Amino acid sequence: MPPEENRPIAELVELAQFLSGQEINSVSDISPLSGDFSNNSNLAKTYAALRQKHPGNFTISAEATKAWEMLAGVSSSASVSVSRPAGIVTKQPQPRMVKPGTDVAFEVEAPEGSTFQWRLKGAYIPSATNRTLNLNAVSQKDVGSYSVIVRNTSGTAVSKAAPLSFNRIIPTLCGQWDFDKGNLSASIGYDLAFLGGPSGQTALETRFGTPRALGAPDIEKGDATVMAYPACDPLMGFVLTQDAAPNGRGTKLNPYTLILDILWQNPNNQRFSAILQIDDPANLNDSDLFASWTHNVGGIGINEDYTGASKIRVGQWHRIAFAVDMDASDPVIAKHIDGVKHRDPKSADGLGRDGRFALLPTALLFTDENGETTPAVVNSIQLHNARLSDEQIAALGGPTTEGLSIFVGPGK
Ligand SMILES: [Ca+2]
Ligand SMILES: [Ca+2]
Ligand SMILES: [Ca+2]
Repeated sequence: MPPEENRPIAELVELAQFLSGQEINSVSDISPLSGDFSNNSNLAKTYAALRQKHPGNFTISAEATKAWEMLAGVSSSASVSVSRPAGIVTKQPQPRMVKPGTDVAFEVEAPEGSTFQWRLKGAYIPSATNRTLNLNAVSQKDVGSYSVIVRNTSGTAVSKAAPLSFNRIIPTLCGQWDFDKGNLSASIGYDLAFLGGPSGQTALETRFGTPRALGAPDIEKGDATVMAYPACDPLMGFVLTQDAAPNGRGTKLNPYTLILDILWQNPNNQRFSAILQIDDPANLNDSDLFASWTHNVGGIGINEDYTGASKIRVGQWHRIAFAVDMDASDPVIAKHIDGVKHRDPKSADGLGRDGRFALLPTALLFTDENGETTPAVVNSIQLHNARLSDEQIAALGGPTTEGLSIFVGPGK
């Protein structure tokens, strides 16, 4: 409410609005005013009708003297302007979903001179009286609904409640590697290991850093932390370990999904880049999933079956996914490039439950029994113990600087 002594001006301005037929928040400098203001009961009735028609607050700037003169019948015109005030809360605090340990700031916006009192689940938070509420390294005790009481010259209001909740790790995840620590450590599951050990040839030739520092283009804006690995001979590569319970009515992982944010290089014009050696941790038979190249453009797959709806290119970042179900009545390796289904072949040799493509607790990345490999840069690798649907993979889209999220919904 405006201060009591200014109320007649407010009424006058609303009358001006009513008589001019213009919207309140676009009216300014209404002049001249006209109408019969001689009768106070007329004024009251009109005021009540206006309140009903135009609920809400207004701010008024007017020449008080002239307005008072008008009300008193001394003058028949006044120059006034009206506008909606900024209000009590002009921007509400926003819901946040984060991982435990994150620093979180809730913010509210209100006009200059406002005072604040933040609340968690309705209870006052001691000393939380600033526009911004900073929470350091949030834990379970911080989870809940935050709101803030705002007081200013327009009145007192409670903001909308903004919940703080924790991200939930994707339940099907059984391994993830992001290279963000500049090594082979796992974000989920077991660390990768260099085939040949920590002082072997793979370790010697593998580097970590930003794409640009490793001679590759950025994925998008911002610095990714990636691993650049060499073309691996049969004694080189990376050991992937997982301990997900066997599934798909077999003794191995029969449904599973492998996703990689990767950029291949091919300086020697190789025909194939091995991705996963599945059925022989000794690396004595052919690798089982590849990228295949013709003039640096290609597809992904196995058994000379690399054509499909979507393409990969040497020197470009891609998000590729193999969504495998060896327990299906028609066993399938669905292949996806940047969210687009590339191909759904059902003809590869060795398909079937616990067969060539069913995953053992140990597999090898980026190596092959006879060196069908190329160097590459990889940002993020994810392994699920289920076949993700085409829709789920489409929703993941293309490669990102942050890599694949370990959480359900938003957040890295
Ligand atoms: Ca990364
Ligand atoms: Ca081979
Ligand atoms: Ca193999």
